[in-house]
Amino acid sequence: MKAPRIPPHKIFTREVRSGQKTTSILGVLIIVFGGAVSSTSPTAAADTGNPTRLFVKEVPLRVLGRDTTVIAVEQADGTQGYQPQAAAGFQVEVVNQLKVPTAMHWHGLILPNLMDGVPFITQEPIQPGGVFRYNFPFKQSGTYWMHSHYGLQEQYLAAAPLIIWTDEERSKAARQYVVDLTDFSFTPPADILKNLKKGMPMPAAGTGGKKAAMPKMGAGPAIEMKAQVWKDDSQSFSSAIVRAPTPDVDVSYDALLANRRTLDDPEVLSVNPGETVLLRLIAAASSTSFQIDTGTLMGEIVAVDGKGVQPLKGNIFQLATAQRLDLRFTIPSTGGAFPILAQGEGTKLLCGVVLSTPGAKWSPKSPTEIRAAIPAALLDNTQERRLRALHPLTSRPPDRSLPAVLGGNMMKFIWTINGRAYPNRDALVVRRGERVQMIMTNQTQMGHPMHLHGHDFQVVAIDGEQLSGALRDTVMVPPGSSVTIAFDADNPGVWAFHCHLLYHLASGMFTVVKYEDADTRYWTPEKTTKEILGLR
Ligand SMILES: [Cu+2]
Repeated sequence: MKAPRIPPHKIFTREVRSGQKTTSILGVLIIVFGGAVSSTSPTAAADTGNPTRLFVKEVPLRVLGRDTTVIAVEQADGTQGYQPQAAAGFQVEVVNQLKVPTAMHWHGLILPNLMDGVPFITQEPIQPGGVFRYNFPFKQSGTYWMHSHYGLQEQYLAAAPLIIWTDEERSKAARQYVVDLTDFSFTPPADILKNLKKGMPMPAAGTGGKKAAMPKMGAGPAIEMKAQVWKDDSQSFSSAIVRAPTPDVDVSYDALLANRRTLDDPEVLSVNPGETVLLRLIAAASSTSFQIDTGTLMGEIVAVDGKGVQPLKGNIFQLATAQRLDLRFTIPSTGGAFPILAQGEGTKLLCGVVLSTPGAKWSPKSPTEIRAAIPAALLDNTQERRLRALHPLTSRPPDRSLPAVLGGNMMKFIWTINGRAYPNRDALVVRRGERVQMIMTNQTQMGHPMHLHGHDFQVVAIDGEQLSGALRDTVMVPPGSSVTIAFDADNPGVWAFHCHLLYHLASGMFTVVKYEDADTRYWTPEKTTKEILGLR
């Protein structure tokens, strides 16, 4: 294992915290390289000494005619995120140009634990002006993403695509585009969280106007919503109008963005008649899950969370917060303009891109027309139940079964795993070499997109029904549902396991999966809470 070639003074562009701490933080960097990479990855990617620098910085953005400031994760030339060749390995320096600390997590990657970028679990936060070097070999390819795991920065769009290219990925379609979906609010995230903590605005039914400890959600009048259904005759997903109780969505956003643009000014992506096109959709939103409507253009799912599935056709798809969906299309030989829309679950909010052949006509909608006629239904198991992994886990009985009961107290806006809210030290413990199954049971009335760091897992049962489902890193557990996942405990460390709705994880629905022999030097959950509020 080679030592990093860049001398310390170039790695830390300015002193971090007070002078006496500088040495220890430099020590952290050396430990990261000497420990994590060499112990868990004897075949670490060669350090080229020429990493891609990713700058975490404030940038201006105009949303619905209003100027605002958000966070970007971009290269020196303005390229958002990172799209390396798999063979080159992960070679990145994160440069914190914010006025506050940050930490960048590589969502879905199987990597050495101390490269995972989670503050107070795998490293200290990167201080303003600080730089942190990441170097490891890739074990995957396809559609991944990166986002800040610090405070509530994700709500300021501190996220970007991470696409790992191989010949196989390139050959999936003649033309490929990344579509990064986010949610936007003019309200600062700390205020959003404070408002949620004040309690849900509506009184619970049958309590005489007082809020119940766990208000009955979804108890409003039944309304029409658009849902995804499976059609046996066409063997495809399509839409249907359903009547269901008014959905409760805890955060109301001002806009949804696709590649940082609203639907009145969408990105128009060039395609040619007859061509195959792959869209790599990333649900990079902090608290929104999406219903994807491809309109007259039939698509097929070829991968979820970067991992291949047996293709499934349709024109309506589900994409939970933090998941990815690779959709392949064949553009009709007659050409045309094809809006690909993403609607927030339980809302009328829309964003999207337009696939357009040369000369095709498409007129953008006005800012007042960019809402759907009816809300999108809440995500359910319709799609997940049908997904089949292209490369499932080897067949093996589990050595260990871990329960993960998802609970909450809506009035206090506290969300729990196995009855405990983070920060706590009740880790889910596993042993190296085990096949682990985790049974996630959702006792709340909101869906929770659950994410396990550092591992691919397979969905092996939904509501008690066994299946050889998709390999994923994030799975939606709908209200009242039970989803069982399986994974091989082959990557030692302390790994974050949490709901990916930003305000749920910040309010306790967060824990860790800890290997018995893990290096726990950075695992300091008690430090997390004071870092959550009032930061950007
Ligand atoms: Cu949640």
